[in-house]
Amino acid sequence: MARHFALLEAAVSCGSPTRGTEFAYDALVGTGLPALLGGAACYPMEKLPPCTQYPPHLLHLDTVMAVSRALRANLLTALEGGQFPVVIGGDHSIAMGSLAALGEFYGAENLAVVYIDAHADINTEQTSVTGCIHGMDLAAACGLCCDALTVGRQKVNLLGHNLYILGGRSIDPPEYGILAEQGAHLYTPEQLAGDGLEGALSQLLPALAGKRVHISFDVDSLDPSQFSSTGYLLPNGLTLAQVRAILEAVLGTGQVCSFECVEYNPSLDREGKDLAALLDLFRLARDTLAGT
Ligand SMILES: [Mn+2]
Repeated sequence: MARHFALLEAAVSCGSPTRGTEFAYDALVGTGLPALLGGAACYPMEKLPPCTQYPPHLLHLDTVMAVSRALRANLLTALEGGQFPVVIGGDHSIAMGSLAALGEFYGAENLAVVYIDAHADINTEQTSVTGCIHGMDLAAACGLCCDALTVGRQKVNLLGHNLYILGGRSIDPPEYGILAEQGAHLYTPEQLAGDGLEGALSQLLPALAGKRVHISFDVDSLDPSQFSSTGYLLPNGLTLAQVRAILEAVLGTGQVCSFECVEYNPSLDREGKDLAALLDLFRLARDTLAGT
């Protein structure tokens, strides 16, 4: 099936403790991602300065929400135009915007999320120790947070039992409870090692049947020895080969309706090695989707 891709910028880093991810879209566009995606329609975004007034447990709230709201609107435009969205963050708070659009467009009950990340990002503003909103996006999408973290028309855009976190290895104690209550599925890198990946995919793929699937790929899922241009360097991560295998398997189902990549910081990528690795993954995604 011929797909028309939409490439959407989600320029925010103040949902996280470090700056720089708001330039990931520029780096990827500058290196030819729109052409790689067959002449993708581009949806750039204004880069807002981090707001200086906010509640103590919701850092830079207004800026973070403005970006997610703008992303939701652009994503709905892309979906209504029949385009396949590829979202470039930004920190992971932008998943609130993606999931608001996807949950509204497809209906929360029809949406599954494959979340490739070192973190679970399912703290609420009550359980978060840092107040960084990039650790709350899944809780917000599941409707567990305060109204200030509601992006669009509806509060619940994802049902926890349709959430699959792959590569999670830095999870806060309260998050384990939330994951269990929500019925979400967690696969640690340890569980995905060796034959574990094949076993996990043999559970995951049938569970996705009948759903529209959003892939949210945080580069911090990768082991720092393979990819290091990001804010958190956590050992014992996934290999690029494992991420390729996951993407190939999930995209190969033909059910994937959107893809996002977050937390890449080009200012840490002095030689462009990680940019090249990302372009390889986008090439793989394009080619795999073309076969479905
Ligand atoms: Mn994340």
